[in-house]
Amino acid sequence: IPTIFRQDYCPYPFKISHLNLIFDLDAAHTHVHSEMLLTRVNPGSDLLLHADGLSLLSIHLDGRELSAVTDYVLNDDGLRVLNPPESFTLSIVTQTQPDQNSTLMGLYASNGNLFTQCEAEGFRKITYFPDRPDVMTQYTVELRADAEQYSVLLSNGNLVDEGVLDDGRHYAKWIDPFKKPSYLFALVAGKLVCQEEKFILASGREVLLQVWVEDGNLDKTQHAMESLKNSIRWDEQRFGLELDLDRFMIVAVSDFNMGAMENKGLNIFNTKYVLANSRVATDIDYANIESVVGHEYFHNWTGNRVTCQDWFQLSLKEGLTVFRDQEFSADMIGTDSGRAVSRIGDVRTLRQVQFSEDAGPMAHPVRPDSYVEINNFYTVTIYEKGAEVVRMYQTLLGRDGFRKGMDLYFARHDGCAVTCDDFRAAMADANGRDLAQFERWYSQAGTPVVTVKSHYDTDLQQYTLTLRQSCAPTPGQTDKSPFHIPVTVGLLDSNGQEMPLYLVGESSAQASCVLELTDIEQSFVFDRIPALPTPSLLRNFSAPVVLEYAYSDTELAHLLAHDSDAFNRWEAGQRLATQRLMQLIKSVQAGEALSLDSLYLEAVGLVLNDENLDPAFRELVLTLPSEAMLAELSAEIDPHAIHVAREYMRQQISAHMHKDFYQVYQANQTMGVYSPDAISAGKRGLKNLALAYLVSNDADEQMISLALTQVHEAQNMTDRLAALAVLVRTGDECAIEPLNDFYQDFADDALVIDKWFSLQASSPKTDVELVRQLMRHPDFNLHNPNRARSLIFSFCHANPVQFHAKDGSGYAFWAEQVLALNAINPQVAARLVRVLDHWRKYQPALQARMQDALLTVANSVGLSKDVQELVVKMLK
Ligand code: HT7
Ligand code: ZN
Repeated sequence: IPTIFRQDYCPYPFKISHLNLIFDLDAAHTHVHSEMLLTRVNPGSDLLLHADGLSLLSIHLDGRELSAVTDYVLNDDGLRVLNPPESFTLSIVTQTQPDQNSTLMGLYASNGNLFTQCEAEGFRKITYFPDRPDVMTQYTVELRADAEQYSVLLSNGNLVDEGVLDDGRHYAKWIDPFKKPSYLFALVAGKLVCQEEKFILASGREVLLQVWVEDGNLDKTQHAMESLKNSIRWDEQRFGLELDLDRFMIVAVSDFNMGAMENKGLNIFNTKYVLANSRVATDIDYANIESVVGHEYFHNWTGNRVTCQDWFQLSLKEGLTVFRDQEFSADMIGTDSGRAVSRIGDVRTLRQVQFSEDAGPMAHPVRPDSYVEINNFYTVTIYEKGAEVVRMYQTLLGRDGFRKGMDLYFARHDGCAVTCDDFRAAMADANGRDLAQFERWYSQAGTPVVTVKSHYDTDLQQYTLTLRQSCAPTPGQTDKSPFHIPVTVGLLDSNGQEMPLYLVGESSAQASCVLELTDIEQSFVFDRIPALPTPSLLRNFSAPVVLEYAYSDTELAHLLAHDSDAFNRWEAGQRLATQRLMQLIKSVQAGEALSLDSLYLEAVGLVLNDENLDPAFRELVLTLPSEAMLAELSAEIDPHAIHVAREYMRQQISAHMHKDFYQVYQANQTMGVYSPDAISAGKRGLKNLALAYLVSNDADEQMISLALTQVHEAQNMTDRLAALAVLVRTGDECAIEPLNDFYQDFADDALVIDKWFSLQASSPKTDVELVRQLMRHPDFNLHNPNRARSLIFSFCHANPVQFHAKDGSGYAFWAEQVLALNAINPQVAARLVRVLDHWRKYQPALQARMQDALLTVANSVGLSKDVQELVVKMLK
């Protein structure tokens, strides 16, 4: 399988000013008539057009039918037109079979409707075209279809004509006024209904906003619509960016490979990120909808107006847009502590998933140098680490400096396909800064470790922090050069007050300052420090690094109680918990008696009972690092010891603070009409955390009935699901009836049935046999990615103690499912492959069984590029 290299980039030799597409739509056979105007702009000879699984019906150049013998060559991945003229029109007719397309890329059918997904390389499944992001074209699209079955016909841009055809079918004609790459093309045809609103932009211009769903779902579109309006306002206010179309549409589809897609003016969404009302959606669903709607909307500028030169630059649009959606979600909460809660959530994902990607066989730079299958590079490194890289510009340049950089980026590159270097240059030039070394965040993989040492000189009243950086080798990169790392710090006195910071040589004081670490080792000296401080390091997680400092327990308790940086308050609590958990894991392995000291319990007890603190923050402090996080921190992963240690600590916390949890449970009930706002959601989160602690493994009858009552009386899905989850986790009979009732109540709602599958699959009491049994349930369907994720992925990802069963039964199941999915949908199969990324880090006995499973997959015939690339890299 060929590897594509970044260094091989060549500009496309032709400009395509216009593309006219006519679709005769039908689920069994769709005909696509394409007409493009081409002009040579770069030297070269033949014209290369991509294709994937297309049937070519005809091809004409300036009206003349081309001959397969003399004029063109067809092969597996495209068509080569030999010696074309300098300027010409090419007309091609192709046929596709949407209802046979189970990959959900290109044109496909879902519940009788037709949808497209073109990013990254799906357009080549629709027609012959240079399917690469740097070929930007103006599209005119006519959709023709049966008027009853496909009553709604949508595409990008503006609707310019519609009517009835002579044969009784109907048509709609759309023109997108903006040039775009093929990956942003979209069409939707089907029986759909919409919620629509006219909306006035800051400039006074009126636009039409629509959210399209299947009939019966209009009671679940309000939150997506609100989120869209908030996103439009936010981009106007924070970045001065206005919606550039007269109409903006969101369409929900239940068969979708990822979360959503930012096609110009016609965003297509997984139903999971659109549909919500209090009966069926949790607070987390509401928050995710807001963030994904924002993300796709923000792409209109960062991705669509300015796009990527090639797919190696994917993080140019994804990292930047994730940063924008994170900032949007934080701003929507509004308070400082809300911003910290939002930041903590983002950092937890980064550490748990991206740090481990960076430490495994799939580690790659934010701007990779090569790939086999681009779909495998829609990773947490490109998205989440990419967002951290963008955030560091803001930390280094300040909010205003960052805005200046963004303004210059758009001024320079609007309408163009550019690179990560262009973005960095705009940031540097707009601020008169040298950001040359910052380039290493794009070119070097791996998570840097920053080790900090401190020294206090009583006589000089000086405090010195010495920072040293290193970065472990990653595949293909053995030696790393130093990164440019912003480390935000503060110093606390013994009362927990912020000390004014006078960096040597600077006359003005700050409460927090950004130290710029650019060498391997650097010292920073603070003057006028009257007594030994407690350092608060890497505030707000100012860089995606591991920070090592030999904190004492008392220092951590001090930070947890007092730090003005809420992120570092939480961080101190996590450090205390992690140290204890790692010790407990060792004790479990050594067969020693387990114990937990009171310092930790007292320190977190203060937070739990502090009613002045935001409930969402208290919930986060009381949440132990996940089993996945502990695995990431282990030199050799023992999933069983991790599980036992963490459960023990949960029980100890529960036993010591039983009364407090009960009080918190009662005090944080939300009454009245459901609202997903951050305060109410935070209260529910804390209350349900308290419930989970109260119903710990050996829960008494009273606590079980508390959970049962909540299941029965819950007025919203958040409370119902949380109570059901704690019952299922007991593994007792008490869960059977509520689980059945839940199924009966929501049998018609696919997204809720996904929750029902997922809840069972991720319970530590559910073994692989029960998962196999659930796969035989009439509602299970491997073709639907949400359903596959809800059962198979939930088991393999979120149920480590059962998935890593010592007999290897979990791994055998994994191999079977990878192969089954490979035949249906390679993209989804490849996501499942990644569960075994870290097989070499597990205990030898588990490793051997994982290797067997990997080899079973690797040695199978008919592997897709997606799966093959991953298993080859993992077994290397
Ligand atoms: N830019 C979109 C990525 C995406 C995608 C990629 C490959 C295959 C299917 C896909 N669906 C969506 C989504 C985003 O990041 O906004
Ligand atoms: Zn995106």
